[in-house]
Amino acid sequence: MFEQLSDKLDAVLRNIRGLGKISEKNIKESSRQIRRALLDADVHVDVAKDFIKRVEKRALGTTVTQSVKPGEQFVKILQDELIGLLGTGDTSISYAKQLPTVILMAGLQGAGKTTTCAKLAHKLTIEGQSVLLVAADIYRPAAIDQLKTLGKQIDIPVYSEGHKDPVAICDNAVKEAKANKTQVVILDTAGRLHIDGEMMQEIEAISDKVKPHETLFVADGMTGQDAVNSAKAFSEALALSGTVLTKMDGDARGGAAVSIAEITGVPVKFIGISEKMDGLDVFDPKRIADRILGMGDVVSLVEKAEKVMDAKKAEKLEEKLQKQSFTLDDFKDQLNQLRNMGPLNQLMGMMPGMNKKMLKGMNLDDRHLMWTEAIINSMTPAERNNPNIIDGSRRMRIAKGSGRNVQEVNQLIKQYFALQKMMKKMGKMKLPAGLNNPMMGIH
Ligand SMILES: Nc1nc2c(ncn2[C@@H]2O[C@H](COP(=O)(O)OP(=O)(O)OP(=O)(O)O)[C@@H](O)[C@H]2O)c(=O)[nH]1
Ligand SMILES: [Mg+2]
Repeated sequence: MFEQLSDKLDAVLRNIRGLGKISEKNIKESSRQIRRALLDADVHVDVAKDFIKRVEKRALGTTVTQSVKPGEQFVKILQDELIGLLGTGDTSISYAKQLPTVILMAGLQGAGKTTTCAKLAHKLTIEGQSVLLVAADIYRPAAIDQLKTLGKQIDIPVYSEGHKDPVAICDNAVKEAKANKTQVVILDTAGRLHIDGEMMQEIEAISDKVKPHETLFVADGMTGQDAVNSAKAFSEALALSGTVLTKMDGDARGGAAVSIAEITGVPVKFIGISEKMDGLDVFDPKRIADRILGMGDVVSLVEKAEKVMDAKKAEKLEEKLQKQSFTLDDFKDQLNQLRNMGPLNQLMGMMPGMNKKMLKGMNLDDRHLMWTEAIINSMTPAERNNPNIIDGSRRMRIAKGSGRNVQEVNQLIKQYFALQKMMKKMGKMKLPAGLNNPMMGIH
């Protein structure tokens, strides 16, 4: 996500961070480089220009504080402005005072509207809302079935009248929701080109009829400058209340996405991060800004860790860390938890200070976790409890049993002892919840 932008800024930022003195001259030079990086990553020209102007103005007007390195101070300004650019508006859904809340999805063909409707429905259901999905795309042949299939998958009803007038379908669906006391209605509309006047009129007519409480513009995060043009057209035709950027799991350049909040004047509320139904995240400008600026995403990491880390287990682990009685069984347990957190390279990418180049040099093959587990599984309980007894012949046996070679067994045992050493240090440190997984340091 935003890798290209992040990569482009990486070198510039490293220069800036190292600056011992901030002068008008190096502010101008740094700004020029940042502007170039933004444009290369597809940020809209006007957006980049305004952004740089704001950064320059603040940088020139800031007196350098004693306690912070001048370069760091500049980066902080950049971070603040980037957060501002990504949007500071309210990202929560505005609910209707009188049921139901109506959410209208609009966007170009293939942007991810139907998928997003289902994902959002799923998210709101988990939060305890009752939801009705509405199939108002009567043009694409398989559109209704697509929504029905997704609805079935997440156990949410889908309202459909086949291929009738979309305005009437939406209106009827809202009426039905009202009668059934359904809390939220999500309207999946047909994809339309912003230059297609008739289709734009249709969605305006739907909007006029049902008066949605939220009108979300769904934009494909992978598209470049085009997204900016269509965002403009949609925001002129409809009273947008927010944007959803989809496909942010791909290696999008990120620039267009950065520009969209500024162009539409409404906040990005959600981002799509996978094709799956749980792949919709609330958009957090600060987290994204930090990620773009290579500051890592510790919050995501902690949240991910907390999701899979059983609180009781974590407590036990901490006890073991204190007592230094961490066995190979615990090691295996940790491996499992780490595996549940997702692909290693994705996790490492969230670590502060990790950039793409560093990731490339690391061995992040998830299969290693599986192999390691297989090796530990081939050990006897006594060996797991006291790895000191694992001598040469035991190593041979373990290697055979797990289908790995002796070098790998040796390496694992070595790693274990190294980890134990590291944990002695960590045991004395107080880490944020979830980050006390000692495996975070293993690669
Ligand atoms: N990787 C990834 N794929 C996504 C995401 N959102 C949508 N997709 C995929 O993008 C494709 C198009 O998604 P749809 O939801 O059908 O898009 P749409 O806007 O409804 O398309 P039309 O109805 O034809 O205009 C599908 O293959 C989705 O699975 C996402 O966040 N990540
Ligand atoms: Mg669709």
